[in-house]
Amino acid sequence: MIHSISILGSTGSIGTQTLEVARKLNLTVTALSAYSSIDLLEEQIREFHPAAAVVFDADKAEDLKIKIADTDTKVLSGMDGLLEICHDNSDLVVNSVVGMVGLAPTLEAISTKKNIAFANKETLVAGGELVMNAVRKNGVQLLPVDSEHSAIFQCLQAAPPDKKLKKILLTASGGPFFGKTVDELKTVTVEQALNHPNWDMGAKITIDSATMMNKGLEIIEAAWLFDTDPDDIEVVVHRESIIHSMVEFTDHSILAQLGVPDMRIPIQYAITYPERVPSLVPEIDWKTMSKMTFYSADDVTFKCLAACKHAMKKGGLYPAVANGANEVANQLFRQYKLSFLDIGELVSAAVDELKVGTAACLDDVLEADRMAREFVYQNYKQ
Ligand code: MN3
Repeated sequence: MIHSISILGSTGSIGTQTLEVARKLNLTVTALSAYSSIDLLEEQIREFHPAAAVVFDADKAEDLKIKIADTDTKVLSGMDGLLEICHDNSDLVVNSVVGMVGLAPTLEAISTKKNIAFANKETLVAGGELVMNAVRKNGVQLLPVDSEHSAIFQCLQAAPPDKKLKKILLTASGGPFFGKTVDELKTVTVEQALNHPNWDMGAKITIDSATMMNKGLEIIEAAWLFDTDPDDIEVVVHRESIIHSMVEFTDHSILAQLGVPDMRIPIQYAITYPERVPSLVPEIDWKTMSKMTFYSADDVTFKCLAACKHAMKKGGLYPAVANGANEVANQLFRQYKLSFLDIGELVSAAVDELKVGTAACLDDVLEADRMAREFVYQNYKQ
């Protein structure tokens, strides 16, 4: 069992729930970090007394220094700060940064040979080959925090060493717009898209859920984490979010992982793996659960899903293009500058039209990401 953790991205949804788990398990927290939310970060510092705290925004880091001058916590800033805390003396790095900005810290943390509880799916999508090569070279484990990938990982604990997997059944809630037609989606608002039926998450991922880009990213994430052909990953829409994913073996026997939709289960399992300990999460109440439903995913209406599969098949830096285009389109939608359907159009167009090669190094990934962002800025209708 590990005793101490550092958290990259401690003020977001996964970060704050990780601290709830840390409090319950009595873990030492060695480092915390935020993009710019210094009020919440200050509260966290005063409770957990980390040796270091990073604020990505340099001006806000200066503000935090003044606020916590009476504590022993050292304040760092920017990418250098994030890279520096990867080298502290924690037993495990929790990476819950949102977006591509987490890629360099992910590679840095892997180089320190510490295991990583991994919630930063965008970096595995964009830099999958680099990240997985570094994981193998350094002999570390990427312990998935994403609920579906934790479920698959948990199911695979019962698999034979050569896995004998036939396929992965990746469950999706379908988001707030499941069953809607293209016509109905033309006029949906940011507020409607932010209203997720089952999961309470940050704004970026909630929009990704509504477009099903999140599931597309998760197909790519699963392909890398479990060394699986994307054609052997089937998305199953399961509205109740009780089954968090399944694996099917060659004999057509299927294992599933179930629980209430609460991220503190996968977060805690990544921390305590391979042990299990009591958690803050309630049991499933079988008396009130009358049914579980399953549907196939509609990747014609939800173009992001098809674009991600297409990007993974094209290989090389195309997943980085899909991710980069989406990061910008998602943000422009939240700023009321794009319609909901434009997100899928732009992600698909970026994957179809940009020409990129393979990822030899971090700079290649960053360049493909930059090209994709530029493509969206230039092609959206203002
Ligand atoms: Mn997920």
